[in-house]
Amino acid sequence: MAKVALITGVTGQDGAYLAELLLRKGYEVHGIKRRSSLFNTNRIDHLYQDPHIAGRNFVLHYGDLADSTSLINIVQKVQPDEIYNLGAQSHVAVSFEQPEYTGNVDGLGTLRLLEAIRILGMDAKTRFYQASTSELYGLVQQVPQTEKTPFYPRSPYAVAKLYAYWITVNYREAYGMYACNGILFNHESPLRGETFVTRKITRALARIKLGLQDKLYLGNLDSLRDWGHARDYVEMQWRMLQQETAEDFVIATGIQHSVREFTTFAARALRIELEWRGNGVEETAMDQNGCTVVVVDPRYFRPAEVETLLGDPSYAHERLGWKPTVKLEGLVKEMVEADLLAAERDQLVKEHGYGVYEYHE
Ligand code: NDP
Ligand code: GDR
Repeated sequence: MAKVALITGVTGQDGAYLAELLLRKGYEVHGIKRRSSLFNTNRIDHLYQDPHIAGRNFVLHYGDLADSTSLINIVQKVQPDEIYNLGAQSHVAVSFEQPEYTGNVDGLGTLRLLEAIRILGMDAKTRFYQASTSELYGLVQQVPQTEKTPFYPRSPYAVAKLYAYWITVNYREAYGMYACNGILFNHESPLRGETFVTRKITRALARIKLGLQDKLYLGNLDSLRDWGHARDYVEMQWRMLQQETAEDFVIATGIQHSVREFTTFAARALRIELEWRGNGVEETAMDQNGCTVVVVDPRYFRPAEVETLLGDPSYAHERLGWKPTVKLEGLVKEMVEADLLAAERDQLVKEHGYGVYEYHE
């Protein structure tokens, strides 16, 4: 019998890579998607299977982490061996605008799923993965950060994720559930949402290269992050649920770069050489033709910033037998190439006034 997995957040970056991975491993994969007035399944459309054909192994269900009854219904119907809770309002800056919603979905949403497992008496059968985050470290207390580093969250997002982290640990200890936290550092890909900094940079620079856009506006250039590839990191999510006992793991590359450096690398991959001038608050970068292409805009500064994150993944290396396969250079190249291709398509439409539209029923 194929193992059955349920993924919340299946329409997101990680959800798409994880669904692909589990399908390759022979799982029957179920995903929860939210009702939306527009299609929100672009990242997983290639996995879509016609519901009229018998024997599907990829099935989507409408649900929401804010809605207990939908979660209980889906868990009961699907009877999953593994649940991956990836669903979240995952944007740190947005969490300052929508703190209550973020707390509800990212914090209480996790409790709702754990309760669904418990109420349905599935605690002995169903293994649970919680998408925890390096944002928990916030104002860092120790460098590099390990599984033992104290937390100091710095945003409504991180505070909500702190609740989710501890309720996962609590259900493991209180009810003996196989429930674990992956404390994942930033991971990116061509599927990354367009408003996260890496994708914002690669997309904007590709469009600037083709003359579709003049400038890229950024916030804190001095921010330091430990960036890996999402494809590597979903492999770790799966491995965490295959151990004898549930444990929490830091997943990171152990290498740190600034937002300014990431921008320079992405520009270089497009043969744009940036010359930076300024002090972080009033700062710009010119290309080799003397055009200003990057400008700091304080609107992107956050009310409280996480200045530096650097993970120590040694415990995961030791216990899960893993090392990241993609280095930052490869990640930047893959993202830039994908965004250049998309920009070329937009340019074609702009210059020739037509595009090829696909209609999905
Ligand atoms: P994305 O923002 O790409 O995806 C988030 C997913 O959650 C989307 O499918 C979204 O649906 C869904 N979602 C949002 N709100 C709800 C809700 N109320 N009910 C159900 N589903 C909802 O995030 P990532 O794929 O990058 O990240 C996956 C998880 O890992 C998140 O929990 C994130 O907080 C966490 N994380 C991410 C890291 C990273 O660097 N990427 C690092 C550490 C943790 P829709 O498509 O409809 O918006
Ligand atoms: P982060 O990712 O907040 O680390 O959360 P993001 O890419 O949004 O920001 C990283 C750093 O870049 C700085 N920055 C900007 N950020 C954005 N979005 N837009 C800008 O214009 C900009 N300019 C500078 C930010 O201030 C920040 O310091 C991500 C999310 O995926 C979370 O869900 C996840 O938990 C963490 O990574 C680990």
